[in-house]
Amino acid sequence: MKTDLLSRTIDRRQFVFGAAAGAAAFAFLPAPSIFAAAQGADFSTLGYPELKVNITDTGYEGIPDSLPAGRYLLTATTATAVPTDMSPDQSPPAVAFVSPTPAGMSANDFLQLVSGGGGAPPAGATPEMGGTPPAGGDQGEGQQLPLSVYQMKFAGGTMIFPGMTSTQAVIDLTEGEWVAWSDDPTAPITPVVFAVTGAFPADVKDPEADITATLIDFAITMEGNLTAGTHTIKVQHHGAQPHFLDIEKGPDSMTKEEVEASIASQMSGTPAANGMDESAVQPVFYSPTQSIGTVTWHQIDLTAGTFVAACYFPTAGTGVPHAAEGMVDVFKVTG
Ligand SMILES: [Cu+2]
Repeated sequence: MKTDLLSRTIDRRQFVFGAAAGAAAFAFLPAPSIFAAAQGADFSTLGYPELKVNITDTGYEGIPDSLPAGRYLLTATTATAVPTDMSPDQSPPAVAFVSPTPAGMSANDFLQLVSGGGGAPPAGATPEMGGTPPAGGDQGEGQQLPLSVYQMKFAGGTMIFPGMTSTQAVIDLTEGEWVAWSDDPTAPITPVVFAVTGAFPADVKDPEADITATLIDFAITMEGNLTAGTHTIKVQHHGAQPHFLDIEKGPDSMTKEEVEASIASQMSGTPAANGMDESAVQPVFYSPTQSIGTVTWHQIDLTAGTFVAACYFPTAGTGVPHAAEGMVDVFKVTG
């Protein structure tokens, strides 16, 4: 099993359009107490319309056929707590939203892409579909996506971490055809297609956030009250390509240089001279893929220590994960 940061996150999160799900290699450390404490999500006093989604082993419950455009309080639930001993080929349940409408595609076109449905491979398809291999690394470390994916609108979502039964996020849904899915084509949960109608309201209020994560091509900045405790984090996207935000807690001594060296060694296939102890890196937060101009809000529980924030979405045209292009930040949380 691969244990390094890049591989397990890539295997979990890369968009493997086509047949090859690949050998995912991602496991949570046992009994991470940080997750059990993170039950503080409460955006319910802000007056947003609610979108409640129950995630079963195989599907989503509670998504209506049609919704008016607007800012929603998204609540995702599971019947029982997400296991803390998930097998390496599983990722925690998530619901995320993508609209293929801006790319001139239908929801069914998108579902065909993620399921590797029949027909000729689209331009820029993955090697499995007859496309071009990525410029660096092997096929498990970068996948070229059809360029239409970069024109779709990703609105974010939420992931339920091990030990928990629910999470919340505040997200915006604009007019178009949408797909609720796992932000991960290898997940066993069947996506749901729905419509969003009408103009986005002009008078929506922003939740108050005390931490802001800004995603650009290709960097992440974490600003605000980086102290131990429960916080509201605003995830804003000022880039061009889609980005997601994965935050993991590492050893106190972890540095950005070490993380970058590890990622570079992954991409080149040669061991890093200053290899970090990556078994000590533990996922704490995941904000699903967003597109330019979108903003989402989440609750995040932090403990004192050193964290790495990264995005591994494949770079347009090369398939190289954004993290290998510099989309990595290491930050400290004080007690
Ligand atoms: Cu990115």
